Amino acid sequence: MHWNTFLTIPSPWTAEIMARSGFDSVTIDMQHGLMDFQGAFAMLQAISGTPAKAFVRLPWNDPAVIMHVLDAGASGVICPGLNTRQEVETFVGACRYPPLGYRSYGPIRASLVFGPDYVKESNDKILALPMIETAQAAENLESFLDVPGVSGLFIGPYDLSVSMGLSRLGDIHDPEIQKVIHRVLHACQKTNKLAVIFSANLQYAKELAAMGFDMVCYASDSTLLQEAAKAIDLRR
Ligand code: 3PY
Ligand code: MG
Repeated sequence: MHWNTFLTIPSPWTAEIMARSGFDSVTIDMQHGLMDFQGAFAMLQAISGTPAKAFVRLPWNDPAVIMHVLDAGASGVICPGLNTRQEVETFVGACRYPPLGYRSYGPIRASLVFGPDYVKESNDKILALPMIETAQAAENLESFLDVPGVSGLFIGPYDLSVSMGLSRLGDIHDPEIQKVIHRVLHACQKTNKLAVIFSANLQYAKELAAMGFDMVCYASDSTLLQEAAKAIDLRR
């Protein structure tokens, strides 16, 4: 089991702190986090000196951004908001060099970080994880797994509950979310792909790890910082 956390604070320093805190990897969140490309690039550099791998959650399914963050040295990318197999083909194709995909040559930092065989090895080593976070994606999830070069599936329980019109936001115990969880676990096990999920709740995160997810992304730098600050009882 692989533990990850999300980085939303646009700072190489907080990125380094989080990457030295015991997580197997960290995800620079360019969708809801506060960093632009230059901010993410500096964070990738800071994480390089730590034991943790650096993934990037993309702002959206944009091949230009995908290739840019991979060339900058991300070990994997997570794509939000996908609905159809065709959109997943666009996403995964941008992560893979031909013949698997259509990624353009130019690993300016990636070949420095991962070595001279990067282009040969990256199709196998770099993670490409489409998110399942809409009702439509949930319907189609099995079809995403035979897109050439896809590494697995990443459930976003918050958007999924919004998209499905559920009353409890991000609640993994909701029966509708449970159905998606079981289908993702089953489909990924059957195809030998990674099952990944996010949880802002530690008890839920541990439950998900016990259920058989390969990677659980627990909380973020912002929420953990705020929780630690709030836990100080200043009035006693
Ligand atoms: C969601 O739950 O919607 C997410 O994007 C979590 O990362
Ligand atoms: Mg989401």
